[in-house]
Amino acid sequence: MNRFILHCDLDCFFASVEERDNPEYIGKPIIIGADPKDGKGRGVVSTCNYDARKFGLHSAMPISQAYKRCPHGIYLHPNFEKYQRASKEVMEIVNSYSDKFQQVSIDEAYLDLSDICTDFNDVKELAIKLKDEVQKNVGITISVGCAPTKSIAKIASDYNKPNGITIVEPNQIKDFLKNLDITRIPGIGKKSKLYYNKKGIKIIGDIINLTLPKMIQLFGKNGEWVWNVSNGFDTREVKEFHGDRKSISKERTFYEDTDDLNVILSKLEEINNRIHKNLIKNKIYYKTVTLKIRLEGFITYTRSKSFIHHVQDKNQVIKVIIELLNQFSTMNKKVRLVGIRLSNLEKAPSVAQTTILSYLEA
Ligand code: TTP
Ligand code: MG
Repeated sequence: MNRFILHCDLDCFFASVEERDNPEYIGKPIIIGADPKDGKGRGVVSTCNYDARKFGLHSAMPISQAYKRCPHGIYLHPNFEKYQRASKEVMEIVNSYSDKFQQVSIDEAYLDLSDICTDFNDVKELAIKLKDEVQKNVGITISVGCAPTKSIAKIASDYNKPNGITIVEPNQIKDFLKNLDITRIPGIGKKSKLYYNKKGIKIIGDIINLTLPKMIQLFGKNGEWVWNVSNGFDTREVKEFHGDRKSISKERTFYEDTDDLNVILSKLEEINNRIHKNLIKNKIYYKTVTLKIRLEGFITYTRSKSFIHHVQDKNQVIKVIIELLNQFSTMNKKVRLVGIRLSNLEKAPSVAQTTILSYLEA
């Protein structure tokens, strides 16, 4: 099955928030960090906008050096509370597309869209919607990359910054990577770059052209990782922070938020069928059914109901889902996401199934 991993990273994050709040600075170099004190200041640049980057400025550069290169820039102290708030707002939006969500820093996160999208066109549509939503609601831009692996998705989000979308389909991996500098690979920093360069390896294509045993012989464990990334063999999963290992769940986001009950129900039926394929194959039974609904504005509700005994019957599940769906009012809001979770799992049924299906407890 194709994996669709999305990575997103805000563009010159702290500086973008300052541009948003001070539109008079737009078009000028903005530097967030220590006080430059007319070139005598100590400390470093936190980040700077793309206008400042034209002068060679970058994160972690001594502020005195930045001032030398760009004395006419606008130098601002960081306002971490404000950036935390903006980050939280962005992450809520990103997370609203799927619970297979992993935030990895203040301004970047992964989403696994494999259960949500059927092809890379779907992924692109979702990425455009996500970017628009961040721009409209938080007022800053985010760059998005999507690929079959986490590492290539991360390289892709960085590829077309700022405000970019880069999709790398499985058959495009080699062409996408082959001419990029090896430091694009997470895990190759400035020091290891020199080491790789000494052995004649400068671009990712040089790695793809070597065999795995040769890479291990030359660079050990790091060489193995780098070779796997370069060939699209990074199998790492998007780690959900609140992942509940004792349940099986699936959810789908609607491309357009909807209040059409038929559309909602048919999506739930589709989810139910998909979950059951997996359950039947693995002979897994369950006791508790949970319906999850997220409304526009990101308010999320869950409602559960348990069978008395473990069962495996998708018709019963859909009946319960309809019952739960009828129980709550959407307050005239449209629905953004629906999901089903089955929990209280067991590998085999504890009692004969025929007798139990009609005994439901609230
Ligand atoms: P990054 O995503 O690395 O950088 P960025 O968002 O400023 O720029 P880009 O468009 O290249 O993604 O880091 C996110 C924020 O973290 C950044 O805005 C400021 C802060 N930061 C520091 O304070 N010090 C640092 O050395 C780095 C790298 C980031
Ligand atoms: Mg960033």
